[in-house]
Order: sequence, then C-alpha cells, then structure tokens
Amino acid sequence: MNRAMLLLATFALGSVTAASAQTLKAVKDRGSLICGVGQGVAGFSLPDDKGNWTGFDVDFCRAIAAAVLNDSTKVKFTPLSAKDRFEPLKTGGIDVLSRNTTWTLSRDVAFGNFAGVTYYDGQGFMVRKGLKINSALQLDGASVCTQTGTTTELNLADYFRSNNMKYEVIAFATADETVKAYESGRCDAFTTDVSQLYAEKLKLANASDHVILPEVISKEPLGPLVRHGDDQWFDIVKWVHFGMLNAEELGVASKNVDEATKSNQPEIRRLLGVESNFGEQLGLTKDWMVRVIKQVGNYGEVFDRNVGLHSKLGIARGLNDLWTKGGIQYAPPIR
Ligand SMILES: N[C@@H](CCC(=O)N[C@@H](CS)C(=O)NCC(=O)O)C(=O)O
Repeated sequence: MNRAMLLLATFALGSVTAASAQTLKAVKDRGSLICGVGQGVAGFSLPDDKGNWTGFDVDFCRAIAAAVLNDSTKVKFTPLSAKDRFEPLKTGGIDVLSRNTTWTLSRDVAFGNFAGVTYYDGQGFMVRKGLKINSALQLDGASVCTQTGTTTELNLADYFRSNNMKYEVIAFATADETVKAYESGRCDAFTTDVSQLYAEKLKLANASDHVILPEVISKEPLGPLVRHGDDQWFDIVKWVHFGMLNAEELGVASKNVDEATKSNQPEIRRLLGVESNFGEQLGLTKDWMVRVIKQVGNYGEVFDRNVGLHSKLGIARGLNDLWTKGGIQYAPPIR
C-alpha cells in the first residue's frame, strides 16, 4: 500500500468510528431509547394490556433512559424473537438489546459488545412430575422442546452427546409456542435458562404438575448488548449496571437516595455526583445515578421486584448476590 492509499484508508476508518459513535446523540435527539426485549416472559419483559412493559430486562432499559433522558418512561420497547434479536442492533433499529441474551465469544465478535452480566444464569430442564424422574441424566431417549436461535439448542446437543444419551429436539420460533408444545405433551422435557423455566412455569395451567430438575448444564451469563464501534454508548450502558450494583453495595436505594446525597461517605458522594463529575465524563450529567436510583432503583431492588424470592417467580439471589454477600455481582469502583 502506498502512502496516499494508507492515508485514505486511515481516514475512512476514522470516519466510520466517528460516524458510529452517535448513539447518545441519536437517543437525545429522538427523546427516547429504543430497547430490544423479549416477546413476553414474566419477570423479564412483559407488556400489560395497556402496553406498559415491566421486568428485569425492561428495568435496565428504563435505567438507561433515566440516566440519559432523565425519564425512565421514555423507552420504546421492540419485542424480538431469539433468532431475530441481533440484526436490529446492527442496522440501528434498536439502541440496546436487553433480552436474556447469553454472552458468548461468537456473539461478541459478530453482533456487538456485551456491556456486562446483569444476570448469571444456567440452562436447566423442566419435566412433568408424572415422568417420575429426578435427574436430567434420566432423560435418555427423551424428546425435548426448545427455541431456535438460542445457546439452549447448542448446550442441549453437548449435554446429551457428552453423556452418551439419545434425544429428539423439537424447536420453535417463540417461547409461547415452545411452552404450548411442552404443555400439550409433544415433548417430555422443556429446556431453557433456569430463570426462564421459572417464568414459563407460571404460564402452565397446572404448574404444580411440573418440576425443574436440579442439573444446571451450562453457563448463561446474560447481559445487554450494544453496537460495535460506539465506545461512549458502550461505557454508558456498562456503568449504568455498575452504578446500580455500587448503589446496592453502599446501601443507596430509591427510598433513601435524597437523604444519601447529604452523606459524608466519599464513595456515596462520588456515586451520586455530589463530589467530582463522573457522570459528565460519560457524557451525561453529574447526578446521572441519582435519577437511575430514584426512578428505577439499585440492582437489588430491580432483582427483588421482578424475579426475587418475594416476586411471582421466587428466584433466590444465588450467584446474582453481591460479592460481599457470597455472590459474584461485582462492580468496579467509581473513581
Ligand atoms: N440465553 C439464551 C436463550 C435465550 C432465549 O431466547 N430463550 C427463550 C426461551 S423461553 C426466550 O427467552 N424466549 C422469549 C422470547 O422469545 O421472547 C440465548 O441467549 O440464546
């Protein structure tokens, strides 16, 4: 390559980066965040009959909107199937994908940057109690319902192969179809992330006739995904999650955040923008986290409200507890 060509190539590369580093501006100009979510999974992303979305994944979209637009309600939710979830991120149809999506190497390379692990999950199985089995290792020869375009399909193949067991997979495009097929008896087992098993169990007419088997056969680190090539936006989404974790760790919650702004603890003062300008360094305002905590809550509040032990799903914090309490949720410091 001669010098002129090299210069041209460098310039082209530079302008691509500059052109794509625009999500923050686009969201602000539009006045709303476009968030890709699931198509209807209780506890994670579910619209009511008036179109109001709630859930764990939904709350992360709301938290980003609170940080960026000062209004957690300024979110347009785009429901996406497992198979079709990545394309809209690439083409600019959504600003962030917050949809129980597992962080894997190939997705990281092909589709965007994972901004963190908001939920540590793993894959499990549900079966009818009538089958009288208590371990996934007894599923030799079983038919298994699952969803296309997921890591679930791939882990299923690995698990049966490594245990020398036979199975028949019956895969569907949506969660609803998968659950219906399982419920109607088309397959012996239903497999997906354990959190989804809890959620989908609620849809079954006789939930108590079904049991979630104890084996967790994979690692499913779930988190939000942003487009490649926009580091500022990547940082914002990443630090909204970290900020919510740090808030929980410091005992700052939606109910006491105003009081907390008067705290003399340096870490709390930095989190809430009373001291220094970390929000501004992200391209936001100093009090970005005050808005997130006030309007949406800290990480623990979001977990408890949507999926925690006292919610309909009734999931224990487990791995998703803070590192100070035996879990692995650990956020870098705001410094
Ligand atoms: N975490 C896995 C599975 C994600 C997934 O899409 N699971 C289905 C199983 S129930 C689901 O959530 N469907 C909800 C929907 O289609 O809206 C992945 O990233 O591939």
